[in-house]
Amino acid sequence: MFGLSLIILAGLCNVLVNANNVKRQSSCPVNVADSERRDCFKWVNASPSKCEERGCVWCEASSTNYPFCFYNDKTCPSSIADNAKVDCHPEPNGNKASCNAKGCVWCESATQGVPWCFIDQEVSQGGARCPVDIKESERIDCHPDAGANEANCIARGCYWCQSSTPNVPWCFAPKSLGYTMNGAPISTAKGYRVNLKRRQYPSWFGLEIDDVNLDVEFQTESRLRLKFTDATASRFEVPSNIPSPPSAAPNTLYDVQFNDTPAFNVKVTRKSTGVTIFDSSIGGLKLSDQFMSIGTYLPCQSLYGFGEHEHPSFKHDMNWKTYGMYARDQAPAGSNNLYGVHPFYTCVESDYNANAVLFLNANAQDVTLMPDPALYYKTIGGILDIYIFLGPTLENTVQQYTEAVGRPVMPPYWSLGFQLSRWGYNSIANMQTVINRMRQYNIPHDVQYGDIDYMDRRLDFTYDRVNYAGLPQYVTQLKQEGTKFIIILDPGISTGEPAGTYQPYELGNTMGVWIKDTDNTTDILGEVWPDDPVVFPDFTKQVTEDWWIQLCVDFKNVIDYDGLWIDMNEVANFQHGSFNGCPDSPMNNPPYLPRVSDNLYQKTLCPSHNSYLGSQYNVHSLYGWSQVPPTHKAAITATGQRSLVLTRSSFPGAGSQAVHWLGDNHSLWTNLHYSIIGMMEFNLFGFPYVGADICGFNGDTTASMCQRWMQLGAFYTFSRNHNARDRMDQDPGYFGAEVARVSRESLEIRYTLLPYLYTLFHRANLLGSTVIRPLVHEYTSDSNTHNIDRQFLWGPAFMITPVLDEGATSVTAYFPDSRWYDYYTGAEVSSEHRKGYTTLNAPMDYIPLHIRGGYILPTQEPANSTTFSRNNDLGLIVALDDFEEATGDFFWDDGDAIDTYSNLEYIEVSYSAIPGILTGVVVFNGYPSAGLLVYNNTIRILGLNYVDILDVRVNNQPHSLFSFNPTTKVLEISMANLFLNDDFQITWTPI
Ligand code: MIG
Repeated sequence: MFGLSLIILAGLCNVLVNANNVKRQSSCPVNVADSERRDCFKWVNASPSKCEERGCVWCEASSTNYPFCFYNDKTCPSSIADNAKVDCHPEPNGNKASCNAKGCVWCESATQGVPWCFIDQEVSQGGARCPVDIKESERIDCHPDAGANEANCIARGCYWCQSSTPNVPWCFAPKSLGYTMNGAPISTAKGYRVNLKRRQYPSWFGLEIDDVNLDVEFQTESRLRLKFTDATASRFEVPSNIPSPPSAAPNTLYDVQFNDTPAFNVKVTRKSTGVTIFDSSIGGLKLSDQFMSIGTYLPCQSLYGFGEHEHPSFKHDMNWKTYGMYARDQAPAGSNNLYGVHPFYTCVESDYNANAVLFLNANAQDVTLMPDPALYYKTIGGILDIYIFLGPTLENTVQQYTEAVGRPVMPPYWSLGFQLSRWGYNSIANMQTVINRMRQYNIPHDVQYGDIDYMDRRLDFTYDRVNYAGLPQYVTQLKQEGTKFIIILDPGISTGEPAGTYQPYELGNTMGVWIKDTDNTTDILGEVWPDDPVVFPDFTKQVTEDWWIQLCVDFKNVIDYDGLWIDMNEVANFQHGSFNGCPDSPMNNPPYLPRVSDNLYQKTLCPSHNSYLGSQYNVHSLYGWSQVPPTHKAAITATGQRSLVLTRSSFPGAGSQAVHWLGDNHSLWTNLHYSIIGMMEFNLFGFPYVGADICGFNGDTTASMCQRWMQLGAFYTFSRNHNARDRMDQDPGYFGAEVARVSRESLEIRYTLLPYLYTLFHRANLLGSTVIRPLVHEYTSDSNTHNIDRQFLWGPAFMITPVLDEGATSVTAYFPDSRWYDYYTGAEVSSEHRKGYTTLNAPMDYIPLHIRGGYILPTQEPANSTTFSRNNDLGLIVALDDFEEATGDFFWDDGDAIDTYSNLEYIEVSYSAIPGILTGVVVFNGYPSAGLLVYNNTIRILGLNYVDILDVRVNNQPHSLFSFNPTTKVLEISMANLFLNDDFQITWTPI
């Protein structure tokens, strides 16, 4: 005591004698001794003004060992503003001791509602502003909007702490920020309800939601829902088809735990392993009117998904990448938010189980991937509605996801053929020239497209009777020749045609189908391809469906189309918002703008504009999704068949009725690689039928790029060469004989394997499996496969290793742990490459393709369209595994009829091989025409490690038409003369 007083006096004297500080010394509080000063400014560049900004006192001390900027209070050791105090002791009966025991600061206040026990890391950590208990890798960004600085950060109740690591947020949230459980979780029929009260902390973006319900639904054994809603008001929710069973699943793969420290958090664990799948204790649970967020630690060693973007790799870089999601007419480039919204990821746990998560939300949103690994998800409206899928395999997660949002649509058989398109043939003559080139080179061609230039002045439901004179007759002719026709339709309907001449507009007016202004009355005008302003149909309205179906059905009588291509449905608008822009409002310019390009209205409508289902603010990204069901219905009604709807904009569930292409890519070599990543991602999203514009849309291609791209594109599930207007021709016949030959040969391999591909689509439709299958889906426990995105599989058994680089004539391939066979020769890949990388020769006219041991693939003799190939002879590729065994199956129907599976109008054959015996068993026989198909094409049996084969028997009869190649170890059996609808057995005996 005595010593302390002496020091105080010494300090005072010291200050008093300093003549230069006379002014400051008068304001220097005498009640805090130098040694009692608590540093209020730890950084080097302290100054009186910066000190004052922090509410502290600036006063030079007796020596520089003491802080000059310090807190002007002995009893309340914190400079945190009242409104920035985060309650550290929400439970009752707090006191200084219980508060300090939590590492928090006790500071009584006379103001109602201000917590007396709160977090001040600077004090509780002994003066450090950078809390040691939050790693850089797990920082939840407290200032995701631009312009973070120390003051506005601290005003949000967060920590400000610089980092030298790029992209690490300097302003981040305490883990205690969030909600507190109000009583114990209550059991409900579906699971649990937890009522949450918001903890006292400053608002980030206004209109905080204080009272929240978390409803936990144990929906199925493998699917769990966490739904956070405002307990006192209803908010926009995405209309969802996901079934919510009335009672909790009795047995689940998951457990759920609720905790209240450091703030309320929910943990989902996998029962079988104890691995935590979802864990919001990282912090970041915020619900306010225009900002909702949640963070989770991730158990992922590899994470995939989120869209739509052009990702540089399939496996995500978790190093602080932020991706915005908001439907936008935007050519892929960088991390731009593109046409569709898919807030869905899959995750491989460290022991190779897999889980997946959907954030079902349609508002503008973004996600930050964090290295911990963790993620921080943010959206600016709706609710936090989280679906967790437990797998345990990656394929299971996708199957469970599509079980929830809708199984992928079954495409018609013809749509597996090659397709040709371009924007800007500009005349029927040019279109015919190109088609004739296809015929001249005998390049398979199943589908021809008409882009907006087939229309009269780009008006929907018209055709250009001058430049495309005779188009209806030509389409009819093409169809007779075996080529289908797909037309494009844009949503924007022109308002500028003379009265009585343009039914789409007039009928729509009568029926009242247009998107409205805020007043719900005035039609919103925009600008798209027609010369005059357009209105936009509101597909969230029932009557719009009737209008659209009527127009599509009527137009079928003009042009006998087979499928519909719906473009520009983000919805795109060349005006920004409208001809008058958008009124400045919290909707149009929200306090937090997710990481999207420009703003919420550039190239589209204003968020304040109204659809029947809600404001564009809420439903903008649902435009394409809402256009899909009416278009699907229209296509089916008009054609009377399965048809095909190709949509640019998409949202979870749209894959059950439509397919997708990857948009306006570029004629650049990088885009070959990106197309594989995009296809793999859309296979996760429930769109197994997907592809990129072969040879590239924007920009001019080159012959060699186009040749390599035709080889790759022959193995897209959606195989279409498409091009922008004013770009050089790039159809496969354009570059002359060599490119044409390579294109034809690649496509002939595709056509040969179409029975296998079609069967995979049946599996996708029935079970939700992927078709373009990433290697990691088949070999998850081999971590080498986790980042493979330059090779891909068709289903489990066919591997494509394309050349993606300019000038390259070799390519690196990885062969996972199986027997693999060269598609061309049937020879086995040397076992020295098994589970290893190897370089394959790949001259310009060659694409490496391999068959996986253990599988049997049905094949068919190719033709220049599926119309003809469908009738050709069948064959089989039997690729034996280590035990000389293999299995496979074949689904077949008429390829066009709707719901053949549920109508039992199909045939299914199951194949199996064991040493010396191949059997085919018809497991379902509901398609009589199958009897017209014969296995008279080659049956190839790969991997018979014998010196020679002595004899072959077909259904126990000696069969002489076989050959065995002792070098490649391939047995080829021809003219087996077996019918598709008969069981069979083939045996062979080695020497
Ligand atoms: O603003 O219809 O993505 O495939 O060729 C361009 C013309 C409109 C964009 C599509 C593209 C199509 C083009 N469309």
